[in-house]
Amino acid sequence: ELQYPPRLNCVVELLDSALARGDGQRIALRGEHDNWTYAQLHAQVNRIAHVLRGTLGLETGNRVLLRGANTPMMAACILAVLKAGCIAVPTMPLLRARELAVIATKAEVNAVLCADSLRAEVEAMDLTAAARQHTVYFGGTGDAMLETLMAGQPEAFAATDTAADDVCLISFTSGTTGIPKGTMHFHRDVLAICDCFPRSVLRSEADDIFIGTPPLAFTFGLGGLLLFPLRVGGSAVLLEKLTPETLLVAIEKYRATICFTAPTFYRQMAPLFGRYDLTSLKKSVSAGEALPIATRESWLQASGLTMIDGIGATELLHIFISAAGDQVRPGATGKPVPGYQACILDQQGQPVGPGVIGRLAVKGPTGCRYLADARQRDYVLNGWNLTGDAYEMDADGYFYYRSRTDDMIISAGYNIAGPEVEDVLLRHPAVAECGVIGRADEERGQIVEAHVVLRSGYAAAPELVAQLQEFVKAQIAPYKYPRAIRFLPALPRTETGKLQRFKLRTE
Ligand code: 3UK
Repeated sequence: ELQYPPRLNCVVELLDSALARGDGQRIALRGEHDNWTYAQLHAQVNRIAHVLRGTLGLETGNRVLLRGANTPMMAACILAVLKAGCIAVPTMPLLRARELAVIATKAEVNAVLCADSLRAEVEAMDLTAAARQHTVYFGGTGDAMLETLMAGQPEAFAATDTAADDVCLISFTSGTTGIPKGTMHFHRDVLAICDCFPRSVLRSEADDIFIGTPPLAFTFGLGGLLLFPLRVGGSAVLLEKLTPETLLVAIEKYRATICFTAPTFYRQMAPLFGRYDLTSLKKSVSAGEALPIATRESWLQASGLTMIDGIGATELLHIFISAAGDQVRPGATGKPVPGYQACILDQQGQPVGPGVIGRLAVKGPTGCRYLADARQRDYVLNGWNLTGDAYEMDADGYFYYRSRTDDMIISAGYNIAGPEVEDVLLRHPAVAECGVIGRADEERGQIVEAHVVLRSGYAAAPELVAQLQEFVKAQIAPYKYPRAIRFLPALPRTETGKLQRFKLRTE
């Protein structure tokens, strides 16, 4: 059982505690331009907190929209908002003015802190006059920057006294369906995610150097690239623009030990692995999307590392089912992370036994509180969160992802999970990426349709279609084979690395 005091400001535990135990001179954050020790990060956070409370006059519980690429300054802004007793509303870097306005309205934001490089969409968005007045940019040139307001501010700031269950973060789902939902999290939730997965599964330590791709505005990145490193006194590498190549270069350069990214990135990094000295890398975490067995295998072959797959969700803040090391069963996500419980429910909400596909329900120290959204009732029952995923359990308590609940393909009476067909297709040498969906069909209700990105050296041709279909039929039940195959130059993905199946369906 995790126990936190009733009065709690999570930043005191994450940051002030590092100084108290004498870690002030250790590196906390490494960026493309600067390295900040714990003492420097602490001082920056405090100066920003003074700007928020003093200069801008914000009050406890005010909401601050945050926007920026992964940089030490962006990280400091997030921590400062929490330390000042305000509520952080981080937004994904690629969002446009219209999407930002929806979030600002839903979250009732009172102020904005935005990287200068992303200011155009903030200038173009609808914002209340009060929030507009409290909009400050950082990381640019000129006098009107946050950095100017910070100059001369005291290096000490007494954290605002908050309750453990005061909201400190409103995180918006990436919205694979298009409509973002705001989820609310408490100060104690921030610590709870640090004290669950990283301790019992990842087993990260003070000498770990964390690196990866997810934006800090995505809770996968916020945890893996900021909160988890701080909680253990480790350090994080924050990188602004990443490709599979530049991530490998950065792992080598910074001697990173733990990598956080999505399955697509691992798939693309595997063939390039041998070109770099990546001996520092000890652990790799995959989340955001199902990890195909084929990807787990190619990564193991290239890196020698057993991937740590983990399912997390914005609603639950971070990873709640996972496995590492010799606990890993290929094809399974893993078991509930200690602290969490999980079960599989049928349509009526009754638990089902091993071997039956149903709806995944999860309960734990973190859990969903939707911000003004009627879906609260559909997704949360007596503290159990329905994640929207179709899962299956085995007799040993391992959980196997099958598909999103709404994505199960029903063809001629058969239930077919797209990711299973994708896993087979990914084993074919011609296939770099693929997405499998159900396409409406008069005769069968739906047919299995595969969207395939070819590896270089392969060309789309009817013979290849037939080959891929035979390849699938030879490995799984023949009724699962893709009756239609389309070739695309790239698959539509969210900023968080998730395949946008709805886009494939409407193509
Ligand atoms: C899917 C997975 C199979 C699944 C997230 C780690 O992805 C995160 O949060 P989101 O709110 O999406 C949640 C949904 O994504 N998913 C995530 N991981 C896996 N499916 N295997 C996986 N390993 O449909 C889930 O319901 O964007 C991931 C940490 C924090 C996060 N917010």
